[in-house]
Amino acid sequence: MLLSRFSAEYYNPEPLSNWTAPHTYLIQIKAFYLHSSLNYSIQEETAKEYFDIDPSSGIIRTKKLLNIEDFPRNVTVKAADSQRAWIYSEAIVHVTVISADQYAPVFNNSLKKVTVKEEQSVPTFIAQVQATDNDPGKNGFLTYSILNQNHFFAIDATNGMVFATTTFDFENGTHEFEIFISAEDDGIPHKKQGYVTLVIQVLDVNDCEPVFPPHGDMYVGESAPIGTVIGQITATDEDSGDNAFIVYSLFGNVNVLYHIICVIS
Ligand SMILES: [Ca+2]
Ligand SMILES: [Ca+2]
Ligand SMILES: [Ca+2]
Repeated sequence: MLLSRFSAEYYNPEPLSNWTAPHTYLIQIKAFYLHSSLNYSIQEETAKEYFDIDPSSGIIRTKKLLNIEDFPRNVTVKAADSQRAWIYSEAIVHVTVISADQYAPVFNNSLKKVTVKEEQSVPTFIAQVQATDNDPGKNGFLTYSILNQNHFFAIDATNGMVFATTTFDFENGTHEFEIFISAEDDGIPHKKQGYVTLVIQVLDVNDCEPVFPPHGDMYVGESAPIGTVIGQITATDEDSGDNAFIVYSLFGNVNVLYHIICVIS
């Protein structure tokens, strides 16, 4: 008999995940019936293994972890007159279960240090960062991005390869950059992230020549003894370290005026 009426005869609740904890709320079934109180029950024995229904409120909860192979499935709910069980109505609850994201992406190290030379043409490959995710499918499909985005670096979202998008100048620019990179899965129902910090050190190359400051003529008396210092002239080189190490030597007719060659580092 169909004397009671459900508020909907076909229920389609939000999907559950295969990691849904037991006793999780699924949906509340309501039938309208004025003559007496109602008694709700689940009909299929196999559905009863997974779900409990509160006989008076119609609230359905899970009983145990849901095996994804057993879903989707229709669960039949019966609302019967609590006094006269032959007066009842039935509704269908369509239950779907999705494979849920369990693991977050993980990088081998939380910090990675790399170097890049100045004066490189762009885009310059810097490093490749890679995370692993133990979930299959979408739950383990990773997308990489730079969180503190700037115009110096770019990352390939699919493989984690980092490139410099600008040419660095060691002499006039920053020597070290720090970028924060995330790997995000395409998880259901929620995406998970892992993080790595990439420290990029800019290395000097020998791109600057030694430069002498403007200087005037030097004079020495014609009878000055050998070994007389007639002046000093110092060049500068904007590079660093060995790239700025200067060796001085004389050109031209050095036999006429022989000088000590000074080596200044
Ligand atoms: Ca995952
Ligand atoms: Ca130099
Ligand atoms: Ca340089």
